[in-house]
Amino acid sequence: MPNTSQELSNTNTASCLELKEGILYHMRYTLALRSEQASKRDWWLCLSLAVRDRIIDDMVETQARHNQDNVRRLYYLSMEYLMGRMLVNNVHNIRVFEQAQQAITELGQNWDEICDEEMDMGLGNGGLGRLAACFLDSLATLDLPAVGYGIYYEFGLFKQAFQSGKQVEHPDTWINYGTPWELVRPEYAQTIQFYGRVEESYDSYGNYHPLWVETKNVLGIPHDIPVAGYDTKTVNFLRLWSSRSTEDFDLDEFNKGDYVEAVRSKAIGETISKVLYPNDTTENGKELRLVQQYFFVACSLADILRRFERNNGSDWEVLAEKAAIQLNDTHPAIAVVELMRILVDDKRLHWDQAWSLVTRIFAYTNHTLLPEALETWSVALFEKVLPRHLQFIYEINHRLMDDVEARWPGRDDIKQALSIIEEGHGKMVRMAHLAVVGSHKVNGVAALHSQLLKTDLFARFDEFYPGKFTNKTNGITPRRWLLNCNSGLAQLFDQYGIESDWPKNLDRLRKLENFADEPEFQQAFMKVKLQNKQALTQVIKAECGVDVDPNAMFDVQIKRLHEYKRQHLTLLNILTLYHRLLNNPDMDMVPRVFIFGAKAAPGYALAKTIIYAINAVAEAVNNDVRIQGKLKVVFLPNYRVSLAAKIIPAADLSEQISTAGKEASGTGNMKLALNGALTIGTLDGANVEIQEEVGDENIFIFGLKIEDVQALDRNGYNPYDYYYGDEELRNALDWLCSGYFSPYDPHAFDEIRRTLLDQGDRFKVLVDYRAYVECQERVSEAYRDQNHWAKMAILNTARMAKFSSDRTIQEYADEIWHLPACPI
Ligand code: B1H
Repeated sequence: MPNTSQELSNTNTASCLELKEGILYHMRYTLALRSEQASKRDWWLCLSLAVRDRIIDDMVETQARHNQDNVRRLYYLSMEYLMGRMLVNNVHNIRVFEQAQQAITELGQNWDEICDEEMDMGLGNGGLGRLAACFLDSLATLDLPAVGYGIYYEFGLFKQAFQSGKQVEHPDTWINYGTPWELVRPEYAQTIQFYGRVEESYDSYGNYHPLWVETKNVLGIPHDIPVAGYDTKTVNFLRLWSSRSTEDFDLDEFNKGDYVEAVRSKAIGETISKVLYPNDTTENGKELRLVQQYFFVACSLADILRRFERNNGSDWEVLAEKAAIQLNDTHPAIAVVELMRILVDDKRLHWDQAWSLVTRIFAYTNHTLLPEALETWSVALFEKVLPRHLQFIYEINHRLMDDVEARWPGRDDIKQALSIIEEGHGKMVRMAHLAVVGSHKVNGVAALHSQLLKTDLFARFDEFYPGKFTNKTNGITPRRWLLNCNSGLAQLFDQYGIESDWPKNLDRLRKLENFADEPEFQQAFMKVKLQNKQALTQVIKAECGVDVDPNAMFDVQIKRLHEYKRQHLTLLNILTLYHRLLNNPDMDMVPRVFIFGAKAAPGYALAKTIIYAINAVAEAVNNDVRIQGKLKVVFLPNYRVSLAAKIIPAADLSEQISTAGKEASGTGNMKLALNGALTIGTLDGANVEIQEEVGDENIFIFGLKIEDVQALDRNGYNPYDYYYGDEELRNALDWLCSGYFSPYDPHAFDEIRRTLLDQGDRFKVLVDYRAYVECQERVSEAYRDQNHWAKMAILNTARMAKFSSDRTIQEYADEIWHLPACPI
């Protein structure tokens, strides 16, 4: 261990040299290239491989320790992981950032350009997938033994482009050149069954023992992505399954001599992990999606039990001591049934022992209250794809109904409300009910959301299972979302004596409160912000061809495009400001740049229309000389993790304006506030807790509260009252739909108007319009006083400790998983 700074710098030099050697080794022996021939991508690849080698050393050691000690592990099951880029994060986490930068520079390359070569690993839609990625970072950083399980999608979330302002989707070909961050492990492949039928049969002792026969089988191949903790030796891994045909999949056809049919059905096996479904918070009942869910769940459980049996033989009672499984929403909820099936059908445990194990092992996180996002599958589809599992679901439900009868005799209404099977035109399996019944804890992702789970969505379940429902407010990793993306701010912390361990002890930043009133520090803080804005200005120029002034206020709204997130409310405000400026071109206004980033689900027509509308208005605004550049609107295409890392450090204002009660938590809100953006927001999701932390005077809150929304829903309201009652609102909406912004397509935006006026304005955009516009005026006034603005921004950064995902994960570990750390 080095202890003087001279020794430290010697080890740095040593490891810079080692890294250089590693890079050149891979240039020759992995790529078989001479340096002179190498492209930027080759340099990126070789640096990544050199870094990976070091991570693998620690990974081997970590896994050996976990196995020797037969530790309790957390298994995180998620359909989505939005990992983004790995290189920069990994060099920071293993603490070789300076050395890697120096090595690349000495090899004659430009660091930023090399890092920009990496494709994002975009195997997720939005907040839910990014949360899973932040959690993996915190689990490793806290030395918690954990494995993430998911799907190795060949195509991640689509790449977004704009054609004449409209979203078009292109396939995300991230894997085309392969990725240095994976270790393929064919020796741990699993064979999974689907379809077929259940044969009633009896074993040799005469016990009923149904068999699942005539199934189609596929292979799951693990691809392991090492996950290195920050400043620790622990390296966990993310195991992603890709599907391959088994030989027996098509053997029949092959033997019949139908070669082409055999190859075709082989292709079906490879379809399963082909593509990520691009829906965020909306479910759609496609067979392939159910197949994907079962595929990765079955592979993962088989892998978990293989590991368990290797260490514990068939001592099944110990299973609940060795494994905790967290369900990231209901997408992997079939795991509850699959584990029952394995324990009862394959391992021959009695139902009660199996069920007791299952309900000690599983816990479930709910991420949304939106009814359209609650997964249900038709019984008919279930019967076709997973006939044996359907029988288990019926048995689980039968026992549940008996317990409900015992608790509330004769109350068929309560039985109906709690049943896993929804009776209606066609019977449906409610995955959320399955997840609640099969878990010992169910959590929401912010205090308000968790409260609503107990009072609304799962009110009866909360009575039935007291203590099962809890809250775990989301968090974000300060490594990626400050240390990696905002080096200017990180350096400022150094200069002002913030302890250097702040990336794993975020409350160290509280010390910044002491400097919040000092003009010198305020100016230094704002200087970093300005530099970040200058950098983003370049990105905006390159991506949108628009010149923006880095001294203007950067007003940022980055998230999936959804009506409940209300990007169209921002659009109405933009139209209002534009209208005011045209009426009064010399109006004294704080210059603003509205910056959007958002993908719309390809099948979500209205969301796509809103993108088109924002781009159309942007086109008019940005080219209108009359407004003297006081207003600019840019929509950055292809919003993704690596783009977020460039936008967030440059934001002045963070838009978090969902209808109260609809955004379960939000996590972008936390990233922006951590980087010194002030929030304009509703009292929704984690905004409520952000306000508690930063103080009322350091956040801009407006609009309907949850009680107001509920009252409007109870009593009904007429959007036309708001439309006719507010001239500026009427002007904005009429103008949008006048054809002015889309002369060749005059009715392009009619659907926005129809939803807001004739279809009831489900998300209360018109109700909140006036409060929002007025709140934005307060924001502008506040921005005029730059010193005071700086103070508020500093206090936001200083007070974000609660929103470190380390805090979130420690709460899960203590209160749900009961998972001890295992330092290596
Ligand atoms: C969130 C989803 C989601 N909630 C279905 N629900 C999906 C639902 O592909 N699907 O079918 C995909 C995603 N995602 C988000 O989770 C919430 O909207 C955010 O408020 C929250 O911060 C995030 C993480 O908890």
